[in-house]
Amino acid sequence: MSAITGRSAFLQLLVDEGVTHLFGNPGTTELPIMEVVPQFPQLKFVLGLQEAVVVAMADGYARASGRLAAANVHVAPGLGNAMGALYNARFSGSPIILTAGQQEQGHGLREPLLYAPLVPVAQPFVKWAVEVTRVEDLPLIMRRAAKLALTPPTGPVFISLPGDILEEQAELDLGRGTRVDARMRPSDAALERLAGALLAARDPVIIAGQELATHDAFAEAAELAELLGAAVYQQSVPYAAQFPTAHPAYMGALTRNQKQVRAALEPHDLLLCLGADLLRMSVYSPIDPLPPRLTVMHVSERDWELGKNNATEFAVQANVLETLRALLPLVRARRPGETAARAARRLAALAPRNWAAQRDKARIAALEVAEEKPIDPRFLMLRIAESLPADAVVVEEALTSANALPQFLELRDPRCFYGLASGGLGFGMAGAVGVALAQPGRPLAAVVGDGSAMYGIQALWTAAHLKLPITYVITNNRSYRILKERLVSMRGTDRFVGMDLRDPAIDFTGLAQSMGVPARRIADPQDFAPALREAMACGAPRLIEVMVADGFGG
Ligand SMILES: Cc1ncc(C[n+]2csc(CCOP(=O)(O)OP(=O)(O)O)c2C)c(N)n1
Ligand SMILES: [Mg+2]
Repeated sequence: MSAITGRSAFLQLLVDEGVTHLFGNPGTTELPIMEVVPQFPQLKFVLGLQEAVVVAMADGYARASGRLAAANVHVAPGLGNAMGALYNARFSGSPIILTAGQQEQGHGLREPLLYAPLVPVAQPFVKWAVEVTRVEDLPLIMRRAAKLALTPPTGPVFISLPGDILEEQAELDLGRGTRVDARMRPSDAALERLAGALLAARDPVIIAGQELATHDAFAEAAELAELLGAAVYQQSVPYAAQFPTAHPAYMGALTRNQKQVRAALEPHDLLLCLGADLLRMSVYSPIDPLPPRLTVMHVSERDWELGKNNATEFAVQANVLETLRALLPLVRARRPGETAARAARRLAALAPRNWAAQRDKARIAALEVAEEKPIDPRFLMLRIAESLPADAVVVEEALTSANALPQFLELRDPRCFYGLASGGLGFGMAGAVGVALAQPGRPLAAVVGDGSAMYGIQALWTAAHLKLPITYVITNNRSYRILKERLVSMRGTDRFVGMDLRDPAIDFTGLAQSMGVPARRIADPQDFAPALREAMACGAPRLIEVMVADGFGG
């Protein structure tokens, strides 16, 4: 053992735990860390110009890589700024070690500028929040934090780093990290029960969730759907690629409209919820989205989600990929000819209504509005889907403008789509930076609403600074259109207060250029596809501001 400072031990421990990117926004309390960053070239420091952006970048990186990310923010105000993004990261289960510099112990007691206890602030949105009070504890705390963040249910953790801890020098044994192998397979009895029930069902339906993406289980889920002749819906909050959309069993996303969800599920007798949140809704409705006579079987590694809101006939805490690998041979072997024939008939019957069929109809409708100005967002989404290279990644936070995107955008692999997860705006602009860093070499389009863009606009600077191949498509409808629509439908009035972004108009092209991102504004629908292709091909950040209809005649 040799003497090491707390600041160097902190960075060394991050590197040891496999962290490659430290997203941050420094202040005086983080200067000890910034002093030693150059000594750790394995760790790339990524500057975000506001803490919400810092944590959203880390969130995007963690979501798109599945790897541990680190983010460092500045004392209480910085952590406060980051809380919305931390909420998002917790929602999507992103493994992030979030740290903040803290005033020296004892000095903090005197309540200097910028002081407030940090642990109680972070606590509600993390798996574990702790302040280091002795430098000797730093290795244990960091090792435990990394293990916790990466163990399912994965999620962010928080560590407060007082200045005296970073300054102190001690003989430290940095130890070794632990990874928990949580690829749990159901018991034989559970597999028997699942297989038996699925094969006995008259008309089974599957809800595909994000665990299918995180565990790379598309092929297995698709095979199960084929063997059962089961319709597959994407979960009600479809914020990742969760199933290959072009598969004949794929029916599209369940909405978050309780009545519609119930109607979609009503014809079925058995629901297999695979790695999904079971019918997570948004706006209140007295209608239960789950039909009363539907038998529910739920497989998830996140025990909190099992039986959370609905009585579940059979809940299995397990890894979806391992479950499918063990289940498929049973289902394959146990299908009498008659069951197989019924499954094949069900699958064939889905063809006129499946995602591909719906897309073809939606395409015709979108082409009918191809000439409209301001641009109709349905046509814009069609053009985006048709013009992107096949290996493109899409980040989406465009609210009403992107309503039609899931209808057109083919999701081919588990890491090709990242949408707004929790509903907390501010993921898209910055999340795209993290996604681009996580999947180098893949072109990326970030489709973001004008309102949403302003929650993370500083991310443009980081994208320009790092020369990331991100094309931002800002759908500018000069408003919070979704709130206007809801004011009309839910409150019966169109007297809009606080929902127009017009006076003055926001010049996204100018904003982007001011931060070093070349940009152009598109008002003619025919100009969009060539502009997108050019931007995507250039390998550098670009912004395209698209003037889309505001839905209220403007
Ligand atoms: C952090 C946060 N603040 C506010 C909201 C409320 N909100 C939901 S949608 C929305 C408007 C989004 O505007 P835009 O991105 O332009 O999409 P549009 O509604 O125009 O389609 C707002 C303000 C939110 N969800 N999250
Ligand atoms: Mg808008």
